[in-house]
Amino acid sequence: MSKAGFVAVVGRPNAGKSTLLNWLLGEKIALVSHKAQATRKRLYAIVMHKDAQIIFIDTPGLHQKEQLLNKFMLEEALKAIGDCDLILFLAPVNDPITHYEKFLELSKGKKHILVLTKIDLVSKEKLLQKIAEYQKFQDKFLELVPISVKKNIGKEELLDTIVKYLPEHPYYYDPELLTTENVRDIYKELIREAIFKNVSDEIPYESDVVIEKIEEGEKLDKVYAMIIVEKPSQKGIIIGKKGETIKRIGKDARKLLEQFSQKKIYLELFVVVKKGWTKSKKELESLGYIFS
Ligand SMILES: Nc1nc2c(ncn2[C@@H]2O[C@H](COP(=O)(O)OP(=O)(O)OP(=O)(O)O)[C@@H](O)[C@H]2O)c(=O)[nH]1
Ligand SMILES: [Mg+2]
Repeated sequence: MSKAGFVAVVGRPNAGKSTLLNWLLGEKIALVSHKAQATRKRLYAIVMHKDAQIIFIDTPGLHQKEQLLNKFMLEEALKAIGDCDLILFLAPVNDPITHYEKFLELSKGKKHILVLTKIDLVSKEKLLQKIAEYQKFQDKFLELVPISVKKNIGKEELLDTIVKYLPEHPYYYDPELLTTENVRDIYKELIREAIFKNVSDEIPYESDVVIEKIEEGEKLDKVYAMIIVEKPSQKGIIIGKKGETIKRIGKDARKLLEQFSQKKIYLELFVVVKKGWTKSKKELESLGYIFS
């Protein structure tokens, strides 16, 4: 009997969840940003390791904001925790241990592996000290695995550890498949990454992307995408002086799309104002953020 199962990747915003997912998959499909609360929806990535099928679920960071869109995001993370076979809790090495204590309350004894992330940021002494701190919870977690995506440390060990705790189960998906997401959703996330990179303050949080149309060609795919913002002033900032900012967003996004699709891409972006979309359940649902 083969092993297969769903593994939720959870932790506070900015813990490195989406980065971990891309790294294990060996393919960039998830949005990564140095700004927190980038991921909004669950995203599934399938990794085959030593005859086991691991289906990773990237989740929005655990947080406590009250805004409607943030509520949706927290719900997404909690659903993933409820539905999975195993949790990876990501704790950045410099984080206080209180984040982990809060997670323990939330996860109600569900099986999890504690993953210390970003260990490239500290000395060996500091790392050992941190591991020792977490040891007082050693009856709570299955194992503790330190990793650094930046320095490529811990990948095999993490995958081996996950497989050890996966249930015996036939594969859920074709082993050739990398993700259950469709191309549109991946493009959307990659364009959102370019927005996160190029504009600051609240704009990345109050904007969204809708892929309007994809025209596939022999040599070139044409992608038409709409950027939605909350306010007219934000539209002005996204476009920028003489269209400079949207040009930069388009250039960065196109690179990410081409890297993913392995094809040349022509990307056309346009900006639309939808007042209050982050606060309206109807608008959120029309953008694919469906509340349960
Ligand atoms: N130094 C270092 N930085 C890392 C590492 N892994 C991730 N990061 C950085 O941490 C930041 C956050 O990464 P994300 O993967 O977007 O974090 P996330 O947990 O998905 O965040 P949300 O989606 O907002 O909840 C990015 O700037 C990453 O480049 C690592 O191993 N070392
Ligand atoms: Mg993320």
